[in-house]
Amino acid sequence: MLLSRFRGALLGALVGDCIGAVFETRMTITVGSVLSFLRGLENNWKKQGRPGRTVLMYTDDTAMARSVVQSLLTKPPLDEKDLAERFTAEYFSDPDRGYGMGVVHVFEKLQSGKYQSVFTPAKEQFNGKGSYGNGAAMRVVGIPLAFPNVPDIIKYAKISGELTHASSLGYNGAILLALAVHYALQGVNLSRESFLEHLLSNMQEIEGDEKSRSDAVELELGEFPYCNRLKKIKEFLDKGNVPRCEVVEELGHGVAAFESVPTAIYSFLRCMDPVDDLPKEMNSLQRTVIFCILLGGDTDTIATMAGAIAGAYHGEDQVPELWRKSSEGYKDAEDWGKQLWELYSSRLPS
Ligand code: R7I
Ligand code: MG
Ligand code: MG
Ligand code: MG
Repeated sequence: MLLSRFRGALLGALVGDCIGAVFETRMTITVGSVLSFLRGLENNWKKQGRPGRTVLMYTDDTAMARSVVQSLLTKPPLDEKDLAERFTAEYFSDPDRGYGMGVVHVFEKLQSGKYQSVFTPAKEQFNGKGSYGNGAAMRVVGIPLAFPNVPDIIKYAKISGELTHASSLGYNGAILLALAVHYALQGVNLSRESFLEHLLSNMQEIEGDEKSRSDAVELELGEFPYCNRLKKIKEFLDKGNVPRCEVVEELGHGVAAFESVPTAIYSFLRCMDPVDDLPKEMNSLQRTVIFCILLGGDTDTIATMAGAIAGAYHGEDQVPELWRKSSEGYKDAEDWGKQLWELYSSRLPS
């Protein structure tokens, strides 16, 4: 397994969050406005005459992803109490990163409960239904970089998600994204078709369990919501150039995991090929991040999730130096990518 994919996954996630966050609150996002923002970044850099000045701040997506990675590296295989403490300490030391409205209550309860029962606060969210926000998925990238096999990825993505997202719609979104990064690490050895088939077959089993069925029905989404969206992705890819408004209408661009994780997966797969109105010289990862931003809505989170998959697939060479070095904490992403690669390699069957 190539080191470049591990660093690519963390760097892709980072630049997706940092660049996506700039557009999160904008009403209209055009190709022109995104390209002009990127040109401004480049001009600044040239004016300074040196690379390396951080201008783009990461948001809660990366703040939480960093806690997951640090916990995986220091407390293997996964210590839920350590992770809960890291999430909470990070939030209270730096609360203005744009956290979801609900999740803040989980941190408060975790802290006041002294981390005695770390899964309880999440279960009390939203009148006992648990959150279906995309917060479990947005931070999950470290899990598929730490564990080489599917059962472990499913198990640990679920546990890490359940600390804040007790609704199966929330943690199943994290599992789906983790599996997407896992399969992306295989690179070109896996076709677009088999990538989707693997995800569909995994999710059929996961969404078949009783809680997943009843949570989805209760929300009037119908059973197997992620599987149905994966089928929609296949339909869209077969169709070719589906307009962005149709992507938003059918797959969503919202803060719910089921309205953003499938969208990120679609964006990654779509942007393997050139996109009509994006510059020809852009690589697939650049297209992926920009495509997500152009969908509007939860731009930082959809771009970070798609960036993680694209980085795992294409490797770190597709993360432009300008994007990387403009992003807060990029050196950590490089270092931790290497450490996760070592951990992953040590867990491969010999
Ligand atoms: O999921 P979460 O961590 O939020 C992540 C998002 C990303 O876009 C970040 O970039 C950041 O901006 O926030 O935080 P939660 O508060 O658990 O969920 C996010 C939102 O989803 C909530 O504030 C609600 O608006 C919505 N939501 C729900 N609404 C009604 N009923 C989540 N679960 C429910 C629900 O059960
Ligand atoms: Mg955010
Ligand atoms: Mg937000
Ligand atoms: Mg967001």
